[in-house]
Amino acid sequence: MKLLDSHPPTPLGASPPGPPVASPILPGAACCPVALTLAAALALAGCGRAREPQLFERLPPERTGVTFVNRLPDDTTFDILAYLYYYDGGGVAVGDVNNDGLPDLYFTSNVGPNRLYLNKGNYRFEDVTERAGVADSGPWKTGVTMADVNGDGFVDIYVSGVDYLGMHGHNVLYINNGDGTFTDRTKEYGLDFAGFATQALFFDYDGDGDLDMYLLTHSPHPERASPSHVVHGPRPPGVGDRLYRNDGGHFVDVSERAGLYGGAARYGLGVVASDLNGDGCPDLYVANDFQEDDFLYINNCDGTFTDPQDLRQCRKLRRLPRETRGRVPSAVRPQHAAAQRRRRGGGAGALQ
Ligand SMILES: [Ca+2]
Ligand SMILES: [Ca+2]
Ligand SMILES: [Ca+2]
Ligand SMILES: [Ca+2]
Repeated sequence: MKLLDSHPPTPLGASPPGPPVASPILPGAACCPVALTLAAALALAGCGRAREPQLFERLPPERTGVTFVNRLPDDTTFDILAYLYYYDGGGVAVGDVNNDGLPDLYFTSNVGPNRLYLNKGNYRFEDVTERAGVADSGPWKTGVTMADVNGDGFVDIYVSGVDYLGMHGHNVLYINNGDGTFTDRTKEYGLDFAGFATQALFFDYDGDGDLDMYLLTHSPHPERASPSHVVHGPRPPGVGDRLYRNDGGHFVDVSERAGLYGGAARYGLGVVASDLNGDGCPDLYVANDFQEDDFLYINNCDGTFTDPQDLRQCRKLRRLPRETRGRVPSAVRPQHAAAQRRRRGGGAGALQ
């Protein structure tokens, strides 16, 4: 929507209104065709930029009512030296929480209260945080996801947090009551994770019609970490991505059963679910920070996932001369170790 229409935009390619513009030709320019050409080109380039139509217009907080700011204290020992993701910010989710057809906004603050804004139309929003009961004022929050977790037709809110040093954040599930208020039902749903959560993704991984959850996590990053420190081992408390299956309204951790990588050195930045191979089952792509690889998990349509890279690396090992098989190249060691572990356990990623 264009808000300021007192000066309609100049049609593309037309001359802007105003008095005639003096010639850019300088004294002596006639004998310098190169300088003249350069001056003309610069003038034309400048005019072209000025006439470019704007696709978006920045609306100030006074206009929209969205006054949220993620403020971080300066005088604290919990800083970027103590926690490397200190300046990664919070998160924002967009969803229609009152089913009026207008997308609403929820912002997470790292240390202050979160904010829920109802969309009143015409780019105006109302802060309804207190009435809705979704402030979650304690530090530290990292992200938020909106989804109809219980499938009742009303969008719910799931906030991710960090419990580290003096920060005692934890994940919170706000179930939408359908009357403008929300209720914290985190424990009842089995989603009371406390640790290094980054963001949650709700999707139906097993195709039974209800939403399951992939929880993206990170961890304190050791300054001298190297690729050899990446080990896809067991999940220590509070660290390591997790997959939760929705069993009739209660979420159960099925990470190991599903064949997902564990390990403490996990630095998740983003996760998306999409049916990449067109077999009808949603697959996962996980983007990781630092020395950790990104992961592609192909959904086997039986409740388990397989990392194709895992398979490729181990097939590559089988082609090595017999006398070298015991000495695994460092470049493939983490994937090989994970594959061997899963093969011994006969789990999801068992090799063919
Ligand atoms: Ca709405
Ligand atoms: Ca709901
Ligand atoms: Ca499901
Ligand atoms: Ca698929």
